[in-house]
Amino acid sequence: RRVTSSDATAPHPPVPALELPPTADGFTAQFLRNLNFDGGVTLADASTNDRYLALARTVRDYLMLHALADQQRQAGAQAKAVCYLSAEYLLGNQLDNDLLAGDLAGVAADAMAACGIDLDELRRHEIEPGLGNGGLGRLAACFIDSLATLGVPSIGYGIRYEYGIFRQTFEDGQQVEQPDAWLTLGAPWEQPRPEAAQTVSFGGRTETVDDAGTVRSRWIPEWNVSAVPYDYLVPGFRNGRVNTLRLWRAKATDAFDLRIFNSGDYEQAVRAQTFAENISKVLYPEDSTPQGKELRLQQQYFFVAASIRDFLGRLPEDFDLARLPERVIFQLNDTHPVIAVPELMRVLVDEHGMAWDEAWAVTQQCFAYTCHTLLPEALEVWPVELLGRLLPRHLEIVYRINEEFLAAVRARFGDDEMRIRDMSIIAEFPVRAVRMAYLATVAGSRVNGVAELHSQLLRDKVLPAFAEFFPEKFTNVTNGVTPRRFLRLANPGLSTLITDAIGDGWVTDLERLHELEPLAEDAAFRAAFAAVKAGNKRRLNEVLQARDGMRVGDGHLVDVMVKRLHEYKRQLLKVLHVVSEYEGVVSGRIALADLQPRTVLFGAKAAPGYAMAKRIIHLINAVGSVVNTDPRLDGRLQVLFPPNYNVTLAESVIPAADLSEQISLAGKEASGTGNMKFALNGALTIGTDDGANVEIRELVGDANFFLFGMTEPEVAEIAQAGYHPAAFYQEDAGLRRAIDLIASGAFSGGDRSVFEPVVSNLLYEDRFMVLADYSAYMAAQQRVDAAYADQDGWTRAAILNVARCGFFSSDRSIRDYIDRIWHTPPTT
Ligand code: H53
Repeated sequence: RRVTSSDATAPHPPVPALELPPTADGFTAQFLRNLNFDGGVTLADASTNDRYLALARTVRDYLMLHALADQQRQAGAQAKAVCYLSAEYLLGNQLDNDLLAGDLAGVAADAMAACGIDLDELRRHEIEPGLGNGGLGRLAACFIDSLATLGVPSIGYGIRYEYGIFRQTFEDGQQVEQPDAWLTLGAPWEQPRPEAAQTVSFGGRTETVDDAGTVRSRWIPEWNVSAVPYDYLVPGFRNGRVNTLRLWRAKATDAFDLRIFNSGDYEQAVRAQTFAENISKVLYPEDSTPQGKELRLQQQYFFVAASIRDFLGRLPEDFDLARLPERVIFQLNDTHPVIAVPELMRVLVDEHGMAWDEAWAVTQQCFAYTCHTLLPEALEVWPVELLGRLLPRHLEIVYRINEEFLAAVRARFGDDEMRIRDMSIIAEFPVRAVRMAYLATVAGSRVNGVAELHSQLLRDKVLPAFAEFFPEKFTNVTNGVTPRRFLRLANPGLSTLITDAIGDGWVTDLERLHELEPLAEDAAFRAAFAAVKAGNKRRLNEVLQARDGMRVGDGHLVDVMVKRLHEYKRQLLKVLHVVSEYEGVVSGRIALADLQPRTVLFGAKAAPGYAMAKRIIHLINAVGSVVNTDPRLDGRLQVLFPPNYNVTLAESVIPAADLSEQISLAGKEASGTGNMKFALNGALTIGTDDGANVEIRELVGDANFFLFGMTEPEVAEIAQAGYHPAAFYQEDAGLRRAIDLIASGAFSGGDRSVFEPVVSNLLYEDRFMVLADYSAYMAAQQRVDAAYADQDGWTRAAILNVARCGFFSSDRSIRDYIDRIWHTPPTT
């Protein structure tokens, strides 16, 4: 029945609260109430956006019922909480996630049907909050989902960027960045809490005061901003638990007394507002290559200072801060929030009068640090000059921490100056600077890497002196992904097939997927599994058609490489494979009939200032436009590069993939999480022995994984001996033909200069050894083609990938954090 506008505005009987369990009528009534009274429109006049906002509000209202009950249950519990400190949360769409977790999808569908509304249209209307760059931000989003599902008392703290990760478009094949104005049509999932704002100070100087005989340092800041919290509900999967994600927005304080702007002049005062609000304006779009900008340090301090104050404010007034470690662990997501360490020291010592040694003991127990990288350039280092100007008291605290730490090193190892210089939290060259990873390692109770190999390399190569000094601190927690979003929601066909076979317990206990293993030998199950994959390819085509006018070829092997564009990830190796296949056909070396039909799908954003990454994007698009239109290929090889790869697109691409490209140079990718999502959705991996690929291969078995390339020790050996990429070019005719074709201008309208920087970088530098792994990669791709020719065998391997990847649930990661790092009480 279509509800008319007169129904919509008809008076409602008094309803005390929403009824639970939800009913379609109750949902409809609340939806109309939100539409009328929150949105101020009748159903008949409502735009798509009005309807979307009212629906989102209604879903949130139901979750809020659980949240309120949950808060009451937890109020007196005094349990130890996890505060996850992360500068990024790459959330993805909220509507389906919250409908699923709150078990509201059925009533919402009925309610929308009753109102004559197309729910799918509202789904498509949603703009995802892209408050992160890539793997690290998406991991944080998976972790808060698992924390809620496991019922761990926890708060995620971060920044409410007004502009998230840029929207990528292509002009003539080149990346153009557009601002991501995700808030402009309303933000129905968040709740501002202005009454809980915190003041965060910056700048100024320190002075020493004589406090009854002890000399204390005191910070006299120069300016401050207000941090206003915006709360997002983080529902557990159908368990009635709702945690909070608290994101901070910067606002000018009433007494914004930045001295230079303090002239009483209206124009200046407005400018001062802009200055303050800039702090949460935009997400820095660099993934694993920080630029060391002052505003970024401001962002980091802004959110951790507000978060620490916020958490301490939740403790009883008379709480003895010496017992703080019983109540909280602050998990540092990479080096971005590490300035929290001196901030907690400052709060304990300067504001609460705690003795230094006691405060240090407390602080060390309250922090743990996750390192997500092996790239030296990703470990943040802040110049002392900048830190001293922005946070003078914090710099003093860091100096003292360092002094005491180095004294302990001396006490153990003597005056070994090399070692002291190596381990100092303060680097001296090229400028004097604070090494945030070292500070986190010295301060934290634990340091973890994000995959077995990564944690090993952290100990052996990145922080070896620290691993020797504090062996007990180092541990591993292999990353994971949430099965709710990345299997249950993204792949409804496979989810139903699995549930029909083994029940639905896998959604919260992913190891149950093992029960599928015997079904790999069941022909009917294999046929059903293959039909699901085919259906997912059709669904992907609908999305790509509508979004970009693209489509995957019928009967094609869908070969996918989606991730940030970074040289170490080696998108160039994939391009060389495509160019070689193309060149093989046009030169007649490969008969067209022998070419396995393939669609190679790329998705990647490049940091706006990363010139080589942008050239590689240009090259991919250029190769695509030649290959896709050359009649000699007859459409058997296609390159698709839909712009603006994001979480939403991932949810359509991953379930449709046959082949997952995880081809980083061994020893460079800390873990990867895309690799896990693909395997869990039944794509086979072609990959190097890197990051979590190692664990994926161990679990799924060599026969169900295409391994190629050098191992990390082999890479280290070549690097040691001196790597000469040109030698590989000379020796391998196929490689030479591919590179020569690019160099010839075949993909740039005859203009040889366009990709010359890419070619000469490959030939004369090739930092990530693309050429050294080329022939192994080509051989592995031949094994892929041969395997794909046996469709039934491929499906068997795909099923085994699904069945054996239960380990990669982020629920397991969170349990590992609890066991190895947090020691929070058992969850319910
Ligand atoms: O973090 C992911 C890893 C991935 C790693 C990524 C990452 C960032 O996205 C940003 C900064 C950084 O240091 C690391 O590259 O390997 O899977 C989650 O741990």
